[in-house]
Amino acid sequence: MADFGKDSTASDPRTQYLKDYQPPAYLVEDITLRIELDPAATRVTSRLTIKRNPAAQAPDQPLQLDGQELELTALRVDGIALTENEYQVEEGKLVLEDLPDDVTLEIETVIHPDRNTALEGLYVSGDMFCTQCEAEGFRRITFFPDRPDVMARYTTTLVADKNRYPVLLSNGNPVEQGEMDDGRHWVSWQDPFPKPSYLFALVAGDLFCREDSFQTCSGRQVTLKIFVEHENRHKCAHALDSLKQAMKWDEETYGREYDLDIFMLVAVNDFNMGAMENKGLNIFNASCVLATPETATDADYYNIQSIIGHEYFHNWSGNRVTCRDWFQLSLKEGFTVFRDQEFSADLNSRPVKRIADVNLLRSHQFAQDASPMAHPVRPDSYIEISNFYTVTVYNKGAEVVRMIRNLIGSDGFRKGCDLYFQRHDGQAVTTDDFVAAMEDATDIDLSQFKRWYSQAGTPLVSAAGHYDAQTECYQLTLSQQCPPTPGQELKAPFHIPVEVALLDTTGRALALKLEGENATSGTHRMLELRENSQQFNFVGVKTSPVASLLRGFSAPVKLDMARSDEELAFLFANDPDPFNRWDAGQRLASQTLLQLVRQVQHGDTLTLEDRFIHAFQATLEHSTLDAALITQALTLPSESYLADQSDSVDVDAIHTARVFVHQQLADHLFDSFLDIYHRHNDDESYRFDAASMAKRSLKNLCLGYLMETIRGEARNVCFTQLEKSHNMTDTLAALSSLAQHDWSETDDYLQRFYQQWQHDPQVIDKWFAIQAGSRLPDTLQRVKTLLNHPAFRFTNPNKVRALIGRFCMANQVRFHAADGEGYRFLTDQVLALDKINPQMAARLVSTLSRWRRFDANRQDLMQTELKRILSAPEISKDTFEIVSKSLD
Ligand code: 0A1
Ligand code: ZN
Repeated sequence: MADFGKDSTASDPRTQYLKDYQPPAYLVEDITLRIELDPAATRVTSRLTIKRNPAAQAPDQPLQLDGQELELTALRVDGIALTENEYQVEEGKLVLEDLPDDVTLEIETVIHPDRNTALEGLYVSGDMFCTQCEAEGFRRITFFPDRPDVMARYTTTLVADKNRYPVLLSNGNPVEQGEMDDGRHWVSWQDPFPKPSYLFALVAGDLFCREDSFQTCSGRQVTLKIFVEHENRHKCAHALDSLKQAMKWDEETYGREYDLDIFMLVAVNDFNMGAMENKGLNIFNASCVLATPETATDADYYNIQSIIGHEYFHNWSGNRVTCRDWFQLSLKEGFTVFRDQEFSADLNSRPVKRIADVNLLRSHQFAQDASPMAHPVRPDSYIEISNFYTVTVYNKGAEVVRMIRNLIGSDGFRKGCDLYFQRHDGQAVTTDDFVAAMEDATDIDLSQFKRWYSQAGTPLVSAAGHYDAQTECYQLTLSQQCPPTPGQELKAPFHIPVEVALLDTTGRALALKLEGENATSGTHRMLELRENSQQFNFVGVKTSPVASLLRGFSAPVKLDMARSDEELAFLFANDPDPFNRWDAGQRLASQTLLQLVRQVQHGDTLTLEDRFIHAFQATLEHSTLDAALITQALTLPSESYLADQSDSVDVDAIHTARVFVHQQLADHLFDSFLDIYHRHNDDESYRFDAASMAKRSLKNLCLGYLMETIRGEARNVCFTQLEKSHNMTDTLAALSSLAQHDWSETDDYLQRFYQQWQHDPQVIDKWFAIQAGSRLPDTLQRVKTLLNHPAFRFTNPNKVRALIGRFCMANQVRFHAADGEGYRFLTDQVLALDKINPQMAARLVSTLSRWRRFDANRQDLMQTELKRILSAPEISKDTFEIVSKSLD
């Protein structure tokens, strides 16, 4: 690695380690902020009431305040101005020695929001000001101990020009306001709940406000407000409905009541992530909050409901009880994702939600676990914490919480949560504290279970069943192993909940009795695998059963059990557990597709067995199955999931095999697809409910298959849908299937779509993404041309995600073109973006970190690009961390 000219990450001086955690030397009790907003030069005056921390390890440590890109203009201790030799500013820290134990500090700084393209701290988005302080953005606003275990009470006064910024918002409740002689006005906000600095927020602008209210379970009236740009005033209803649903759900499911008198949501166009849970003032990426049927798809509606829930639920899981340090990020994120998943499952279709979540985990998190960026749910080290807002911390973290519930039961889990919230309210704690609350509430030992937090990698669980007719015993052997991950060669066995049922030949689940038990009880069991290998003997089993394992995906593992196609087809048709039924179909499809991949590689003629087509036909034409489940069942495993199943990824063969199966199914089942399409196509006005969404999803699945045939009838269906559709779900489904074809109509309809929606940035993002996701061979060329389109903006994360992100991260076959042009394109974009927005650049480049999974030619090409990035002058630590770890 020496020739890369940089230290490897292990010895990088910027690496932070969990083992080095020390409590802060000082605590901040109160902070009073006065922020005079001006895009070019904002003046921030901060007054801190500080106390030495009795829990600090050494009694004489200096006070250290973090600060980045700040101009310090004044510093006073207990009212007395300090001269430059009475403090030090070095490496992003302001250090003050020999302070008294109780002290007041006043700090004046100037910042430049209009130059802030990284979108961390205070920045300008269009005509408004907004902030993003998680994880370490507050230090770009003022000097402060910017770490989550310092929790202070905030009073914030915002001052700004009244005409340009009539709305001035911050956390908590508004307490005072007034006007000044120079055309400016001011508003003061007070947040009574101590909070870490990452939850601070402010917003200023000329915004439309829609108001509503919610009565809490104890009878308090909470004012709800959503602030959006005036042109989006008609797009707020779904967000407000979702918020009220979330508030009610958290009361009913977790006994959690909202605590302030006002709760505000704001939509912002320029935002790095989906949304942010700032206390009482949640800020949303506009794409994750605004919706009308004409502009947003079912997927958007669904997503908005879940993100609104997610941010709201953080009020308890994250804000009232927060993280001690950033290694504990999953304490709030894993738990809150679990909570939002259950919220969506309760409000919509539970099996569909579970399938979607597992799909995401398998195609993204399993891939991360198998890459150089693999890390535990609670990482041991990082260079840049922004790189650790990952599918591992969020989604695997949620699975870890789900497994705890699987092991201690729903009642035990609720008791554990009650204890956790009550014991730690107002504190900054760790994942160990979370698990301890679960153990203490139930008396169940989870010490081995905690390895899920500290060991990275996806365990492989192998299962073998043996039936002995004579003894009427079914013997199930489960064993586990976990592949090495960076820094973790050997893994100790995990504590894995494996839910099992035994099915008879009709698909009925048998009553179960394990050896040693007195009587049968129940038709499914949560087996606990703790050793490397364990045997479970089911007795009194009258006929040879089919085992249905890992029901509901009871643990985030890969399950290996030799199954014939017949057995999978049986489970696909009969398993009473809807998740496992879907999973059997996916396994059947994967086995078939991977067989076809081998045929492609050997140059054989491709063949699809009738049995496979019949299994799909039976599901498609099923008379009682929920339409949404049919859609999921008939959606083939993604190219990235198939890649994950291969030893060495052959993107072209995978693509060819998958297109072939689509076309075969479409040809053989054309009449059924057409018939079902028409039966589910009606003129009803748009409704966001499970039944209507299910109908649209099945109809559009049929359209997608029909379009694989290129038959005139299919084209007509697609064109008619485009002409008649009144909702974005149907329009987008038709347009994206059309965009896979090089027809003159494709460009016409794309053009018409642009003309119709050019005023709406969220819809134009979809227009960019459709084109970037096309499998047509000239897609990269089109993407490059679109970079110069007047609607594209490099400084806007949504545009970058829609065009560059979609191409590089979700168009496997085109991005991985064998000539390496996709890799060179990505590198050029990453290098340019790194100077503007390092978080976004690091996210994009992570797609190269899996280079070892590909053939030698692509490995070389990807490595060359990674090295090109590493040798560029002055790359950010965000990008440096991903690239150097990828190469290590
Ligand atoms: N905490 C937010 C998402 C978020 C995470 C990181 C950010 O910057 C690095 C910004 C926002 C959530 O989970 O919704
Ligand atoms: Zn979150």
